[in-house]
Amino acid sequence: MTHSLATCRSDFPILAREAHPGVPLTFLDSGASSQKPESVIRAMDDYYRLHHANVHRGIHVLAEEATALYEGSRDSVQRFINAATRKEIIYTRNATEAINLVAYSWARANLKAGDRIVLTEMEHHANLVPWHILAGQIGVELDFVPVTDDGLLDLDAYARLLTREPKLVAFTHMSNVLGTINPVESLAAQAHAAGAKVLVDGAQSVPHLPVDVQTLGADFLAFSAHKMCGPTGIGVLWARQELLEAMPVFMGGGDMIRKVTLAGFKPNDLPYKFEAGTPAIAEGVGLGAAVDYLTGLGMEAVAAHERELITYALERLEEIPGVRVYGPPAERKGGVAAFTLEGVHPHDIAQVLDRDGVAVRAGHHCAQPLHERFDLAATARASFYLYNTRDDVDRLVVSLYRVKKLFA
Ligand code: 7TS
Repeated sequence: MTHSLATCRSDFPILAREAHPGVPLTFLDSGASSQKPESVIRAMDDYYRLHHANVHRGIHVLAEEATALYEGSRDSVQRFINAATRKEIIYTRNATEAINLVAYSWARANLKAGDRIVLTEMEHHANLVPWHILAGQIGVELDFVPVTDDGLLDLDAYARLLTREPKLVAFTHMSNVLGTINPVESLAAQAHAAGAKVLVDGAQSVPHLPVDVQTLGADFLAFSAHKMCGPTGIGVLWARQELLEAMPVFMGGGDMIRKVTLAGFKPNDLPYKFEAGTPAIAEGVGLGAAVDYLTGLGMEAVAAHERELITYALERLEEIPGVRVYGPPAERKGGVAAFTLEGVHPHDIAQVLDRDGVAVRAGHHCAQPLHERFDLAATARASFYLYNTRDDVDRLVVSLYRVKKLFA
């Protein structure tokens, strides 16, 4: 393990493989899911080889070790986002489940027909569909903050929507398509002044930016381990303790109870109250290792590295005739470049890039309303992470010129 951004690439075994025989891999799809460093892979491997048992129950050495490792990861996550207490770290399956937990538990207990929720046009489906479902089932009304041509939230429109006294404002910290970093602190302060609770979708921000929940201003924060060097299958809902205490339970079963009788049950204390059944133990251990890895590198350094890369990437992409990159300038965004190339379908772009070993995503990136806003069916998207380099950008650009030649 290097613990230096300059050399961290070698911590990721997969980045040393070839995409095709003789063709190196240029991985530019971390927005969908990041690769994993050796330390995370080893932590999960060690866990299964040496420590596995079910957690929170057995009084034997393996159960104690498994519990200590799994719960230790919660302490790492707590420190990583500076939560006031480990009780505020609820493990879920992913960011999607964390948002659904809020929709099923908090929203169903606190909202009624006619109550308003403010969302934005740049949301991932994970922060749209749970609210559509809620609207269909209990009759809440959804309002949407428009996105400007530059890919920013229309703040005047936001202020107007707040005058309608919404009960909840839910928005992404960073757009997975435009890369836009939203001004969470001021958006949250305005929402609170209007009497709303604030949910922040941190799926794209927690992996890439320093996030401190004690200054962020959110009431709920959702994120996924797999986009931040950790495994799939585990995510986090952070919420302020008093909100979590007041929320009704979500799923029922083992672990989430203190006592069960034939007549009923008494919920467990936080965080277990929201964690029914055997959890993703190895994944928790992997998330802990991922958080330790990121902490070792320093999130300020990670963010600075990606800012430098996206600045370079935008410069290089915009010099290619026919390429249009969506979203704000580099100062306002993270390491995401969604683009189109005139006359070529994004899927064809991605396919030709893949022949050169350049992995990008093409499609609507689970943000169909945002694509509709820009009159697009799809975009190609290069997304960067801590292990990417200027060489990766250069290879993307060379390959894009090849796409142009092929389709000219
Ligand atoms: N919110 C945002 C902003 C996201 O980008 C994603 C996943 C999610 C929520 C959902 O995360 P999950 O781990 O629960 O699935 N975004 C992407 C993407 O951009 N390409 O693939 C998944």
